[in-house]
Amino acid sequence: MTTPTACRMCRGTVIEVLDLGPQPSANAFLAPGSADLEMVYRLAAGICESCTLLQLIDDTPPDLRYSDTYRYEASGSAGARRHFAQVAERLLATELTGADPFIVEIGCNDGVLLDHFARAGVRHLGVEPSKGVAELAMAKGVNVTTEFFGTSTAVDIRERFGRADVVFGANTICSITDIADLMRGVDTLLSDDGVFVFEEPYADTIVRKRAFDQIYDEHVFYFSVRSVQEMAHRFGFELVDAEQIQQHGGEIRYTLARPGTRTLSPMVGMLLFREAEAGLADPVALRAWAADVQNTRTRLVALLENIRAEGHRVVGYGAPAKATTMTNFCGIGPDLLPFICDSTPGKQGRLTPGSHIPVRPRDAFAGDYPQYALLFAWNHAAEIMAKEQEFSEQGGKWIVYVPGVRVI
Ligand code: DWN
Ligand code: ZN
Repeated sequence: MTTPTACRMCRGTVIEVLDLGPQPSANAFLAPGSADLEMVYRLAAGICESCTLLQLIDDTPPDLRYSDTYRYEASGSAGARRHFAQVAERLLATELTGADPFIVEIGCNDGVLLDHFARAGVRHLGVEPSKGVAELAMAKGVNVTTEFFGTSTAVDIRERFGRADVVFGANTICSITDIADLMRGVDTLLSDDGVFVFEEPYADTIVRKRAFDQIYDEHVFYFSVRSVQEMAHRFGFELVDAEQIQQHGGEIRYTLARPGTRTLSPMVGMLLFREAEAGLADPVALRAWAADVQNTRTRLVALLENIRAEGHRVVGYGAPAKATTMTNFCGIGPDLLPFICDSTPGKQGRLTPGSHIPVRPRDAFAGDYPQYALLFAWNHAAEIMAKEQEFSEQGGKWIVYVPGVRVI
């Protein structure tokens, strides 16, 4: 498992540390009967020897990942709606206080964040390549340009609207394969004292919390404070803040600014220290993690097989992108998991990518409780368990697998 490959940021050598096997694109939910059209690639991650950026070994074409029929709707959980309301409130109070402020969001999805600026009458623009979710945002009154973000998009936006006080991204910056083009775009668009703020999956959560199901084609990069600091320097910025946030099991919100324009937060140094202690950039430590990942698979499959042998039923709860990684890595198909319930209308009636498990509305779960529910949307556990209290009261058990397999 040591295929050397070139780092997408610094051209250094990437050492492979984890192989999750052949996988389809994570959000390519299938219409029944169309399974033979599936694209499959090898899902493996490696660490750059030079800049420490954890990244995919192979990637999939962006227009395949973010097509017009992209299924994920960011407004789909109360937790996400609450989170982005708070982000908007804070940006309005801190960064967008000038005479006519302007915010650009890279990958605005269904407008869960920008909706707040639209309603506050603040100039904003979402750059969203997936037409389906972009239309949901537009229906809320959000301004959207339906394209990928890069240097040429940034030049165009700057010409039409001027420079931005804030460039924002949530779970989207890690999906932009061409980092140099992204950063030149941000440089073009951002005002002299503006900030580039992005919230992304955290390598530490993926490694130490064993949240390896965050690894899939949409996430090309698994940032750490150290690798983002390197990215900032490389492209003429400074990492001025790194905040731990609770989204998706624990992410970091990075703030980049032009050098010398902002006070440095002590959190940056603190997290750098903790990352070094955790061995986040150490291929040996990462291989030990990869061995643990294999154990999780063995334990989860054994548990599901035992449940089946006992004649009990288990269904999946939530069909996030993470479920694609998990079901394909573990070889979980409809024989072990007859269906997964999910609240997203666009996923219902379809089959999960690769594993071909039918996705059904929540009623299919609540109408006939199984003995066990496998919680793929574990990052929304509190919200889901509160909603499904009756399942637990009737003796139903949840199976979770992050940070390890357990039944609760
Ligand atoms: O990074 C990304 C994040 C922000 O969103 C993207 N690359 C893709 C996507 O990842 P995900 O699919 O893993 O996100 P979620 O938010 O974990 O997805 C939760 C899934 O669970 C959704 O399909 C909705 C579903 N759900 C449900 O059925 N009932 C969620 C809740 C809260 C519920 O009560
Ligand atoms: Zn590198």
